[in-house]
Amino acid sequence: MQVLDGGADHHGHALRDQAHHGSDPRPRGAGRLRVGDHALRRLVTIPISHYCEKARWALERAGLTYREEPHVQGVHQFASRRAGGHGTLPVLITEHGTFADSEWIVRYADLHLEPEQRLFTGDPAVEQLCRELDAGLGPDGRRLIYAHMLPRPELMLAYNNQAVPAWEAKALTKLYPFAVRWATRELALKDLDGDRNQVLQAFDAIAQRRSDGRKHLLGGRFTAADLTFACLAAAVVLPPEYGVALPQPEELPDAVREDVERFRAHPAGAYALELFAKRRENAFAQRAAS
Ligand SMILES: N[C@@H](CCC(=O)N[C@@H](CS)C(=O)NCC(=O)O)C(=O)O
Repeated sequence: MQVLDGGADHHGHALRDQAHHGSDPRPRGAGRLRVGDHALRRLVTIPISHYCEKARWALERAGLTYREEPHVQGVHQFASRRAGGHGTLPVLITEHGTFADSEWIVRYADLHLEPEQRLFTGDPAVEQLCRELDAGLGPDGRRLIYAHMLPRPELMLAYNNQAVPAWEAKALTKLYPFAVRWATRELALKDLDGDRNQVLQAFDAIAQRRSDGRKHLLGGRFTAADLTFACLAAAVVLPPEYGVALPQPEELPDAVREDVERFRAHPAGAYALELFAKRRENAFAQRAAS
């Protein structure tokens, strides 16, 4: 189980201001439990999910305490419904109610910020672009990376199962061939080249928006559109600063590495990596150990 505690610095990561951990930013043992006691919010996730990363990033950016409850695929549907969601993750449970869907979690985080800091700025174009990305790049990038990773169980499971309950990790490992069939059907995996083209089109459209030299996608500042793009692009650019460890190109077999390198080299991919490097800083190092 992962635990984060909010700090006073709304621009940084949630654990930055936590004391008592010496040079290791991760709370351990009794410290971790104490932090857990203070956690008001529960974020139910599939840890590697890019929609779940949107939620983590937005909460941490707003300096909000949460306890992450990670699950593997399949089990996630029960976890989601038990938490009050619709069968997908992330779901955030708070004292003010349950927020299913990453967009609503981002909006919840926004409520804790001054208007000029909010990710949803009130500009309908921001909302529209986020929803287009959620419906397009999100599933397209997910299909592409799953198509690459599912046939490589050791790599897939090592990264997929980070911090999930031990029984879920064991079950997924043991039932892997069934899980692959289920995921292939559930995610409608069939056309890796087609998915790659779709992702490229989404990247081209983002690069096109920034081709006039603007820094951010809309409204002259970092908004939900930038955060959403960066997170959903993460499935194919694998930023080192992501909320859980992602495999880096040198660990990947050639076919996967070639795709990742191609997307990293694309101007939109470079933008996603830049946003992670500059704005998602130290997320992994500051995340509590499971
Ligand atoms: N629109 C949802 C999409 C969330 C979503 O698709 N989550 C995935 C994890 S990446 C999931 O739960 N997939 C399994 C499923 O849809 O059954 C959101 O933004 O939260």
